[in-house]
Amino acid sequence: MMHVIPASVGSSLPVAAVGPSRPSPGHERLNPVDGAVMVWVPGTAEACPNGRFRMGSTQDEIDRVWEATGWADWRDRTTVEQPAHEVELDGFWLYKHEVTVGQYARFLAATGYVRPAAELWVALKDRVDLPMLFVAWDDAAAYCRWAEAVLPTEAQWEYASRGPEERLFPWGNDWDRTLSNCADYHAGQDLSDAAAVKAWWDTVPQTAEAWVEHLRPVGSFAEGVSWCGTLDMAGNVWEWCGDWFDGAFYGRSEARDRNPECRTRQSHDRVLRGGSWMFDATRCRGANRNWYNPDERLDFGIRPAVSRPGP
Ligand SMILES: [Ca+2]
Repeated sequence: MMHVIPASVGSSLPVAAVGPSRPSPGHERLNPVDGAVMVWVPGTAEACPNGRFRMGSTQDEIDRVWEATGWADWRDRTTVEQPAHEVELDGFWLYKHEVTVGQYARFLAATGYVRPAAELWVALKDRVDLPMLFVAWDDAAAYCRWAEAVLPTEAQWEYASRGPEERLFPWGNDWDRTLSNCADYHAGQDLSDAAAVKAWWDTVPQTAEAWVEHLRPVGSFAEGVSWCGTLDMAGNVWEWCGDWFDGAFYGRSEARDRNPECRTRQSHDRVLRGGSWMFDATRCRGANRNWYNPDERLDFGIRPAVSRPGP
């Protein structure tokens, strides 16, 4: 069943018209280092009617979403999404897909960077179209340096997922478990509380092979495309951002800087975005924030960004 969320949750403001010198969302080019497709994400001055993107969630938005969906068990996840605040972002390039196992293998071959643990690499190495996972934050940053890219900021990531319309999910405001590689997709039903997620999770073998089998080749969910052309912004693997995690950052003055980023260490954790194959709808929301010890290697992957000027 599809959760129908009131349309008033997101604004219905249209994307501003752009001229030929200002490429539209979805303009693509290749990164010559790893062959990855990058999409152009127009800056807020071009794409947003008032020149700003509203990041985070308002209390009213959370109240209406949660009432419509019954996700009561996870309401506390939204505390760090407040206060909602407007940000100004310059345009940037973002990988259309998560970095694949095949691209990561090229990175390892080119740099001699330390390989993943043997049992993980055996399960992964021939699955070249799957998203690379089991990467720590330093691994992700090293990949980006090799690819002449960077990890996106948390603000860039959320803007690429939600866009000028401030969508709840990359594709729109209504949850549909068939549009991303998430727990509900694997369970074949909407998992609306913690008990339902646990019942499904208990069926998943805790082996590297089982985790790999639950991944999907990048771009498999074409109808889950975001406003700017990126795929798998919800689910498959979590995506590291450049920021240190600070649960109070949205309330700080730096959060309102142009191109904001939490550059100073406020905790032991770095930011992750977008959910993964083992998470529910609330984690696949574009506004959802997650954080983890940057040394951990779990269902975490990479989506690089490039801030060079646009085409
Ligand atoms: Ca993802």
